[in-house]
Amino acid sequence: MERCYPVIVTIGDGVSSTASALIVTVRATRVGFGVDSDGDGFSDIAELATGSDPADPNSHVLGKPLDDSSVGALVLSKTQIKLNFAKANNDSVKIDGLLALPSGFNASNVTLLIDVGGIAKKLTLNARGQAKLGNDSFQLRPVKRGLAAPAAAKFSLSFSKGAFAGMLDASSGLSNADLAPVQRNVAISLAFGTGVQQKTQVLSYSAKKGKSGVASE
Ligand SMILES: [Ca+2]
Repeated sequence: MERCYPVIVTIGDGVSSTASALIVTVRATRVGFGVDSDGDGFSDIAELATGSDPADPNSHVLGKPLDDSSVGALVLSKTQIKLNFAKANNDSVKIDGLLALPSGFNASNVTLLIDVGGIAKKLTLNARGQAKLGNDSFQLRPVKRGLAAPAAAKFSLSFSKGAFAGMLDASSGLSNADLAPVQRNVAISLAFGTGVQQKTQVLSYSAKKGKSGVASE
């Protein structure tokens, strides 16, 4: 996402001065955590994690840079993030929600980019709206073949046995520390087809240093 702002810069040494007009380009990251070098809306971290080129604005699941008209709200019903600080590769994310679908939606071979607080995954759906890759899974239901596609479908996603704690600490403050329930905001995005649906979910986070942390509604 790129916006341009005109700026007038005046430089003086106390005797004389000169003014010059500059255009400053601000690139806001819309999906994922960290900088977005090519201005397509997807963070470099999300692009590298999902196999697209962070220097090419047309290289990612949408195939074109994001604009405001292709960003919509995501409806979530349940979010749970569990971090295990005692055992490596044992973090998990589970999210249930409702995904808006374009008219005529056919799940077969639809590639989905999911970003949860900087944890980015790419999954490809089968005709039944399901995807499974390693320890990650996604399911849309119901997506009935041969019937008019619904305007929205419930979804469930699960990432398990992951190393997510470092990223979720950096992006969302899910820290390895002793914390009584504290409020934390986790940005969640699902991108497919021509757009992105996203929500910054407010979660309650509790943790015991060196042991575990749990964030949920
Ligand atoms: Ca990018």
